[in-house]
This record gives sequence, structure tokens and C-alpha cells, in this order.
Amino acid sequence: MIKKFSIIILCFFSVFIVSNCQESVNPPTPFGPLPTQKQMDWHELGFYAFIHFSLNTFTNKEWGYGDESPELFNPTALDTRQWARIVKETGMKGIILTVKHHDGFCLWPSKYTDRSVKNSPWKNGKGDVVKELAEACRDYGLKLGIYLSPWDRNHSDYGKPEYVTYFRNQLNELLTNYGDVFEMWFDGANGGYGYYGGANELRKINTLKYYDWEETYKLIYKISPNTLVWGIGPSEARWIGNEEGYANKTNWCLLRQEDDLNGKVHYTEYMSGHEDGEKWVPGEADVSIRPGWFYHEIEDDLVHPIDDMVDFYYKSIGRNANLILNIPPDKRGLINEHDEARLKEFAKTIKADFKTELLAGTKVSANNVRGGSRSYNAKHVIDGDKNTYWATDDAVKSASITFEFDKPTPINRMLLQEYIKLGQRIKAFDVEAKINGKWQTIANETTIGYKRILRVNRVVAQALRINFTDSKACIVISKIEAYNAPTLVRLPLIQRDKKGLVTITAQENDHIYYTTDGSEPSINSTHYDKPFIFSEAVKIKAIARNTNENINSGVRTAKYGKSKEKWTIVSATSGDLKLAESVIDGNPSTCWSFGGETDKLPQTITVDMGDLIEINGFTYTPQQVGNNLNLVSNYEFYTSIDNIKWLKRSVGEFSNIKNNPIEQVKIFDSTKARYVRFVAKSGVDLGQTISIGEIGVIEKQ
Ligand code: FUL
Repeated sequence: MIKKFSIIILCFFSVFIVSNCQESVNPPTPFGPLPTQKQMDWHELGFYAFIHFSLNTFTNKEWGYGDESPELFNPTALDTRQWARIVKETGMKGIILTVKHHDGFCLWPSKYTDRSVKNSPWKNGKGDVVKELAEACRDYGLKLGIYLSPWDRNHSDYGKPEYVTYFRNQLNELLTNYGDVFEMWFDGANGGYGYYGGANELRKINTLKYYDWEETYKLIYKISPNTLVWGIGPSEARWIGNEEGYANKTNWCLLRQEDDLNGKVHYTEYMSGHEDGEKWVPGEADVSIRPGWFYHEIEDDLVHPIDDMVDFYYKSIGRNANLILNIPPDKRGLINEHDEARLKEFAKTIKADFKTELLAGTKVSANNVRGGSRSYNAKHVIDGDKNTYWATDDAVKSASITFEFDKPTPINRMLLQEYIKLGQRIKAFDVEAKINGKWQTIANETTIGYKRILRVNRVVAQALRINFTDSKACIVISKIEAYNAPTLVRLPLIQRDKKGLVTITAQENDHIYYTTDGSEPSINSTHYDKPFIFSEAVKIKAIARNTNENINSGVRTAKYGKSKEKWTIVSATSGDLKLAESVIDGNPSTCWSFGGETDKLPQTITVDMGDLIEINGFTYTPQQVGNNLNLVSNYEFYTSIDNIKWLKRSVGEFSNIKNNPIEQVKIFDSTKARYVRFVAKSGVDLGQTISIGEIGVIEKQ
């Protein structure tokens, strides 16, 4: 009896000693720059909506010049609760609203200007969109964020110190009157031509100096310490360097912000951040569900297809960035049906992709555990607790973790998270799967950060092994998950050349079905076997079908006018005329240049369309490849019946072309024409050389 008792005592003590030893292992020391609690909360938010809504919605512009009348703002059915409902149902956590875009019109009745909703017919000037949105967000459990454009093309004082006071007064108003603001969005687009109280001139400012950001930030933090400030100045999060919604695979939460504030960082570097950055400034990827940021009816057919939407998700959230997805309300003040339908499809896809987590029930082990302690063992990556982690000994910067399944399990997604409260560390890792008893490498990657999601080809694995091969300091991983997402059949690609030859391509072995009458394609539609001629104006819709699993892709829509078969170049004021054909070859990837230091802008190119046709717009696609795109910023467009008498149909700017160099569409009153003339009046950043990918016309249908 006594013997039994002493054994029990002994056991008790040894357990006590062992566990005590384990608990005494110190956690890893934080490494490098660290996120603040505010930034941690922001990382956890991950995905939210952008709402571009203002006078531009009613003027059909991307940037207002600043002289538009506030009376144009007149939504017929504005419903911020509809926005909030859709945002919530899509799985987003907040909404950032453009309360003032570059044209200076305010969506709230600011006491510092008359250029606001109070001088619009909407609600007889008694409305306040910001207030309505703040309430809707509260009701739907969403966070509210604010975009206040530092650039103001309307304000007469823009460029003088008085405007900075005005800007700060408005910040004060917005941060005081509408409850908590989770993010303040400061756009980098700043300075240029504008109305400026009637001066109609070019005003340039030094974005880094003009606003005295240090002071402006102090003001923000004084009123609202929990607001995260994004963009310009000593910001807490950075632009991802493109408006296409993606980060680079290698993506550090760090930035050399000191250099950035001194103008020494090119924006393309934002896509990866800086491995040696001295501050925690994580990336936020912005993209619009449509080509433009504001609603334009002509883009109803151009809402991004499901593949693009899914790519936005995986290439931002899956690459250690937050995603802000723009969904612009239409003239009614409602998110348009086209966009809502796509968002539903998107939410369903993402939900299905992450339906069943597969690692939680596996046998997990690691070849190094910090101090051999239970507090840091491999199990913590699958315990569902964000506050625990697997860590290695200080000296161990490469280690492996293995997951053994009960039975061979299909997987095609991996999700990994570092415990970033202790810094971002991992520089390289690979993933192996044990398939039929043999280890095979299925991914070779670099950084992880807050979250990294890998899309890999589906494998049926008996086990998975992740080898962390390089790290800045010991390894600290808080979560690893695996999923088997349903197959996403990729959309087919539709192309039509100058002669009207239509080619549709899909992934190997997928079948293609299409329609040319605007109806939705199905497997009962025409089967695509080989390229075909379609020279008339047409809307082609196509799907791809994976016949192994009998699943279809989303629908790809391509809209064309009459083919350019009869089009010829009549003249150009400079450039090599023999090569100018590439601007009318139906292929935007081929481009042609004119202008230059000896042939300064404006420069003109004239095209003969061969027939008299009725048109109500034109398109200009800039050069698509490279960093220096030689973009047109201001243009004129003329039409003629006989190449003698010319009429000016459109004049203006390609507003946001620098940040978003996509096809530009300009609409004008319908007219008959055989000849068209495009004048490049000025170039972005005062460049004198202009490159054109493609010129087209919009046919009246
Ligand atoms: C850009 C702006 O100029 C666009 O109009 C849009 O607001 C986008 C989000 O940022 O820089």
C-alpha cells in the first residue's frame, strides 16, 4: 500500500518537474519590425468593400474636372442598407466610401463647403450619404472606412496652405460625427489640371510635403486613435502598387518607409514590400469589380468574370495582403444586378473552396520543437487557436513539419500563417506530398506573413510535409490548413482578328460551347471545333466544359463591332506609317508609337473604316506591356464622312489611365462616319512619345 502510494507521489512529482521544465522554455524573441494591435486587427479584417459613388456616377466620368454642378447628384433609390447587405453576404467585413473624390463634391453636408449633397436635389438637400452608410454598417456589423481625396480639382485654394486647413477641417468633421472609422484612405493621385474655383489651370504640389502629413496624422490620431491610415504619408498600410488586385508571391509586410517618404521608392516595389524594411507597413490590394471605379452603364457586360474574382482573392488575401474590392452603385444608388449576381457566385465559390479543413485530424510532428516544450509543439498549427504556435529553437532556421492522414486524401489548397506578432520571418519553404509511398514536391514558395494560400494541382496524399528552408530567425507558425476545393474550370479566351476570324481557346481537354445571339451558352449551344469568321457586330458568349468532371466554366463575353477588315491608315503626323497598322489589327498587345522630342504633341492619326457606319463612341487601348507605357492623358476625337469636313465629337482626358492603363471608352452622340481621327494632345507625366495598342469605335446597336 505504502509502496503504491510512493509510486503515485513519485509520478506526480516527475510530471510536475517535466511540465515545469517545459513551461520554463522562453518564447521566441520578437524579430524585426512588428505590427501594432491596430494593424493586427486590420490583418484579421482581411477583406472589405470599396464604394465609389459621387457626381461621376451621374456624369459618366472616372474623374470629375471640378466644375460639375452638385445638382447632378440625384440617385432615385439610394439604399445604403442594400450595399451593406450585399457586402455582408459576400463575406466582406467593412465598407470604405469615397466621401469626396477628386472633383471635390462631398457626400455629407460639410459645413466648410457648398459643394455637397446639401445643394443637390437628392432628399431636397437634406440627405447625408455618410450618415446613412454609417448606420447601415452598424446594423450589419460592418466597419466603416473613409476615402477623402487629398486632391481637389474644384477648390480655389488647392495648392495654397488654406486648402490644407480645409482638408483637415473636413477630416475632423468626418472623424467626429460618424462613429468609428477603421481606415482612412489617402489616394496618391494628386495634382494636375482642374477647375480650381474657375482658374482652369494646372496645379502641381509636392504630395510628400504639401499636407505636412506628420501634423495631419497627429490630428487624425488625436480624434480617432483606432483609425488606420492608408496610403500617403507615414502610413500604417501601403498600396499594393497596381489597381488589378494582386500582390507578388513574395510579399513582406515591411517597407523602407523612410526612403518612401523621401520619394526613393518606386511604386512597383509595393507589390513585394521590402525584406529589409524598417517599418511594418503591410499591403492592401485594390481592384474594381468592373473596369472603371465608378459605375458606367456600358460596363454592365464587363463585370469581371468569376475566374478574375477568384484570382483577386487568392492573389491578395492568399499572398499576405488585404483585399479592398470596389462595387460601384449605379445612378439609382443601388449596387447593380450584374454585380450582385457575380458577388453571389464569388461568395459561393470561396465558401466551397474552404468548406472542409483536412489537417485538423492528422498526426502532426516536427523535426524540431523549441526546447522540446509542449507549449511550442507542432500540434499548435492545427489547434484552431490563433494565439498558439509551433516554434523552433533559436538557432534553427530550417525545419520540417509533417501531417499524416488516416487514408490517402485529395488536396489542392494549403493555407499557412506565421505568428506575426513576433515578426515576419519565413523566406522560403516547399511542400511535399507522399503519393503512393513516394515524396513529391508540389510547391516551392517564398514568404508567408499573416496569410499565404497556395493553389496546387490536386494530389491524393498519404502525408504532407512542409520544409521551411530559410527564415530570418527561428520558425514561428500559428496555422496550417489544407482543403480540397472543387475544380474551377477556367474561362475560355475569345479573340477576333482584323478579318473577323474568331478563335476561342480553353485549357487542354476542355470542350468549348458558344452563342452569337447574346443568349447564355450551355452544352446544347454550338460546339467550337475550329476558328470561324464573324465580321459583323456581335456579342460572343462562350463556356468551357471539363468533361472528366462534367463541370462548366463561367461565361466569357466578348463584344465586337463590325470587323476592321476594310480599315486602313490614311495618315499620321509622325511615326513609321508602315507599322501603324498594328493600332487597327484587332490585337491590343501589338502597339505603335508616334510623337517624340522632335515631333512634339499634339500628334494625329487618321483612319479610314472603309464604309459609312453609325458610331457613338471610340476606344483607345494603351500599350499593354512594360512599365513605361507612353500613355495619352488628353485627347480629341473627330469624325468625317468624306475625309474633308471634320467634326469634333469628343474631347477630354483619360482620367485614371496612369494607375489603371486599361481600354478607355468614350461615348458621344450617335453619328455616321467613314473616317475617324484620334489626336493625342498630351501625355501622362508630360511625355512626348505616345504608344497606341488599339483604336476602335463603338457601333450604335
Ligand atoms: C486612384 C484614383 O485616381 C481613382 O479614381 C480611384 O479612386 C482609385 C481607387 O484610386 O488613384
